[in-house]
Amino acid sequence: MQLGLFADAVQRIVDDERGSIVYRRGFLSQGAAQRVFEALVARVEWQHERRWMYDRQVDVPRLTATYRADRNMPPPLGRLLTRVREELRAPFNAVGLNLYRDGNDSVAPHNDHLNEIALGEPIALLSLGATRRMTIRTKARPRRAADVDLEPGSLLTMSYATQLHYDHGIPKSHLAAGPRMSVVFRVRSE
Ligand SMILES: O=C(O)CCC(=O)C(=O)O
Repeated sequence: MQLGLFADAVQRIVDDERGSIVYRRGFLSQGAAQRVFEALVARVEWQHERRWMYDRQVDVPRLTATYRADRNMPPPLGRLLTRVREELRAPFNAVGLNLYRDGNDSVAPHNDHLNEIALGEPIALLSLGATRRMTIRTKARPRRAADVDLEPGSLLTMSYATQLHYDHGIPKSHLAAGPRMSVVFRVRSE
């Protein structure tokens, strides 16, 4: 089943025995989203990682960074962390960032490693910069699929259970208008 694209401010994209995925448009205003995007582009220590793929090393097709709560976080991240904790009432203590420089940058379909996330806690994903499409697909039957255009200032929340049952990814895009960033809030178990 194709669940399609959405127009309302808060949409439940998935809400069943396999978990819940909620999309909140306008969590940050357009102006605030742009200011935070520019501050984080400039202040985050971006890494260009390489990973082993079979017998050779390949570039990770995006820039990344990770921070733990209260350890050298650039100021806008600390304020965002507080706001997202309050909004979702979850004790987020780690922030991962992805910077997609253009439409050639991507992340392959995957789920988050649940052994690194506190049991039952959600994952929240704030989007900044250009809009990019996220694909969400069940791993097993009955098949479900959703494509969500992640707009700047939006917050996508995925419950713990969805990481068992769904893969999510950001495919390459010919349409991407410019760089896009995701700020991913997690509750790390250690
Ligand atoms: O950039 C995104 O919206 C997705 C990021 C993601 O899936 C991840 O960091 O694991």
